[in-house]
Amino acid sequence: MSTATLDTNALLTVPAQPFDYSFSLAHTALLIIDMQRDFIEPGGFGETLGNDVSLLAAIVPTVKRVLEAWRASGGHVIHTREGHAPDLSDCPPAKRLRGAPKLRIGDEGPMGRILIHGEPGHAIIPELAPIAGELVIDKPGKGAFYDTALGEVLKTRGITHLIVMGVTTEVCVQTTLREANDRGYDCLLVEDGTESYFPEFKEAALAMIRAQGAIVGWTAPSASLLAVLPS
Ligand code: TIU
Repeated sequence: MSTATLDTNALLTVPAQPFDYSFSLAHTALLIIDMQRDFIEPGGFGETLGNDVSLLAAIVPTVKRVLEAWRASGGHVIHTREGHAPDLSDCPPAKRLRGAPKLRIGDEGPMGRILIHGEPGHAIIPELAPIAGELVIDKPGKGAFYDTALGEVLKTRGITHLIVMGVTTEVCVQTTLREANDRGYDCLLVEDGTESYFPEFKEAALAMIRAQGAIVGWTAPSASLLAVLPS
């Protein structure tokens, strides 16, 4: 179909859990959470916390497939990155000092300083790099609304629905979904477009998000979303 004739206000309906999720391209953003080298590649923040990062790398082809289809349909795309200023002024000591990682936030690692703006590890992985017109939100917390302009940006663009992918399911993705839900957004989490270092936490997060009549949001496999996109 030619995008010249596409009605971006038309309602598209994805078979989802716990029930169908309807959205229009005009009022929906694809929100991709923290697909950064620091979480997905060896030597970054995720690995210093003691995690097996290969679990997260496995979803990259799926996230890329959805991103490319969404781009082709002309929808809004927003990426987020977790990270901190080089002087750590936006990193609470409680976050930096928590636990016993091999390297802490701000320490020098194989991909530069851990979780610091502008360092190689802070970058979104090349396969999913933002293109012109796509917004990148830098966030100091796990949630994408805390201490960022995301809320204002969504209001300005008239966005009411968020389709979410990224890592990790029960940390930055779930925190962001909960922040968005409290702000009135209808959120769909793409089940195979998100991953955790702990498979059982991913499954629990998906279940608790869609429980109680979509108390936090909806979930659906990428195939169900791809099937309704007009590209
Ligand atoms: N550790 C972990 O599972 N996640 C994070 O620290 N950040 C995000 O989820 N992006």
